[in-house]
Amino acid sequence: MADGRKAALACIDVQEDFCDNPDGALAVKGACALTPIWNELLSLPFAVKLATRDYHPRDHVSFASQHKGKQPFTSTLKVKNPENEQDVFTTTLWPDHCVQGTLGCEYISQFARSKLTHSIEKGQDKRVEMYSGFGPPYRNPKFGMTEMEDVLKKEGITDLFVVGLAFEYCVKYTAIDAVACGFRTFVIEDGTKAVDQSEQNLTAVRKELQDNGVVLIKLFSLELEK
Ligand code: VGL
Ligand code: ZN
Repeated sequence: MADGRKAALACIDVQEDFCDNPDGALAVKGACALTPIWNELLSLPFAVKLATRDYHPRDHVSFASQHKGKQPFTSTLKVKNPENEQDVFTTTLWPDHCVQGTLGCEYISQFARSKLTHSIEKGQDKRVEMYSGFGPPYRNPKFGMTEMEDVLKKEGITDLFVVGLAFEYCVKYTAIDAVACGFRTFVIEDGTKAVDQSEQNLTAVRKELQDNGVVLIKLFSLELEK
């Protein structure tokens, strides 16, 4: 950009298991149909074009199957901040998904991954849920950060545009962490889909993002709605 700013694109968890085809273990409604949008964004001159992958071991703590009597989507999981026991991150338990080495863990087949400059894996530590592409909840290095912040800073990135899956989980936590890292952060709303697409949830997520300094933008809707 002419004003000395440098922009990156982050495509979050655009993986087969989040795709709404019959094989998607954690299918997000409308996810597959976003692939042309991601691919179009990948053809723009972003200085860094990265994607993240949820990359779980078979026995990951976020899988309901690992907890006796727990049900995916309705049971919750508590993760304590090792630095502050009072600080508890409560989240949802999931069906098994994005297991390393399975097809579900691969990028969606039509996704233009050859255009990526960087591919980042996250969620490998079986003890901790990791939604953000940057690292664990509380940005606590004890659970292992990813290389995402280093990659962006090394390239001199100032602005980050975030798309992908899912809006209220990995996209949201990545965007909030990006602001904390000092990036001017945008979520391209029509490049993301939520697990819970109720208006009530979408409104709450938008507000949380805005309260944390994330800018929400729409790029494609007008054209698509013609
Ligand atoms: C995600 C649920 C579980 C995501 C990852 O990519 O948003 N959601 N793991
Ligand atoms: Zn996951």
